[in-house]
Amino acid sequence: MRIVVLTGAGISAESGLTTFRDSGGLWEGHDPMQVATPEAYADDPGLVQRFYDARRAALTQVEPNAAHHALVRLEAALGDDLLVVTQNVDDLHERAGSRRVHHIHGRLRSAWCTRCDERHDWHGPLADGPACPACGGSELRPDIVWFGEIPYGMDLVEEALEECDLFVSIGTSGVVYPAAAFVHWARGATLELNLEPSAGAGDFAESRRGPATRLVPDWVN
Ligand code: BJW
Repeated sequence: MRIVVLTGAGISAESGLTTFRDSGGLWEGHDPMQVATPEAYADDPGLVQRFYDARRAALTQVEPNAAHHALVRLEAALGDDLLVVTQNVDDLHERAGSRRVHHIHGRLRSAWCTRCDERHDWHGPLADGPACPACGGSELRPDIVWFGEIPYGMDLVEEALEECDLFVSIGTSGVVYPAAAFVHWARGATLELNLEPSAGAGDFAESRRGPATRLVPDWVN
C-alpha cells in the first residue's frame, strides 16, 4: 500500500506552533500572510527576517506530538511506501523520527544565499546580516517558499501522488495552491483529517473531524 500524507499547520498546532489562518493575530502589526511574500522582503527585509527569526527561535520551545509520532510508526510499517509531504517549515516530523519528509514550502532551519545560491543548515538569527559560510556575502534569506515562488520538488510530489493507493491530508485549510490541488492529482483513495472542514473537504472520499493528536494515531493504529 503506497501512501502519501500531506501535512499542514494543524498537525503542529498541539505542539504549540500557531497556525496561519487560525491565529487571528497580527505580528508586529502585520498580517502574517502579508509578511510571507517576496514583495514584503523587498520592501522591508529586516521585518521579514525578524518574523522568521522569531519562528526559528520558537522551534526550540516545542516538541513533536502524538500525531507526528504516529506517522513515524506508519513509516516503520511501510518503509519507502510512505511519503510525508509537508507544507510546514518546522522540523517536528524529522525530530519525531520520520525519514521520508519533503518540505514543499522550505524549512526554517535552512538559510539560502541569493548571491551564491548555496543553502546552509541554520539555527540562529538572520536579521543581523550574518556572512554566508560559502561566499562570505551578506545575502542570506530564509529558505522559505513565499507566495508567487515555486514550491520545492513538485515533480517528485506529482509522481508520488499519481502512484499512490491512498492520499491523506492532515491539518491544512486547503486554500493555498498547489497543495490544495493534491487531492485531484492523487490516483488512489482520499482521506481528510482536520479539526474543521477544509476548503476542499468535499473533494475527499472520506473526512474525519477532530484534533490531529487523536485522529492520526487512531487512523494509523
Ligand atoms: C487542526 C488543528 C488540530 C488546527 N488538529 N487540525 C488564485 C487561485 C489559485 C492559486 C493562486 C491564486 N493566486 C495566487 C495563487 C497561487 C498561490 C496561492 O495559493 N494563493 C492562495 C492564497 C489563493 N500559491 C503560491 O503562490 C505558491 N506557488 C505557486 O503556486 O507557484 C506556481 C507553481 C506551482 C506548482 C508548480 C509550479 C509552479 C506558493 C505558496 C507558498 C505558501 N507559503 C506559505 C508561507 C511560507 C511558509 C511559512 O512562513 O510558514 O506557506 S503561506 C502559508 O499557508 C504557509 C503554509 O504552509 C500554507 C498553508 O497553510 P496551512 O498549513 O493549511 O495552515 P492554515 O493555518 O491555513 O490551516 C490550519 C488548518 O489546521 C485548518 O484547516 C485547521 O482547521 C486545522 N487545525 N488545529 C487538526 N489540532
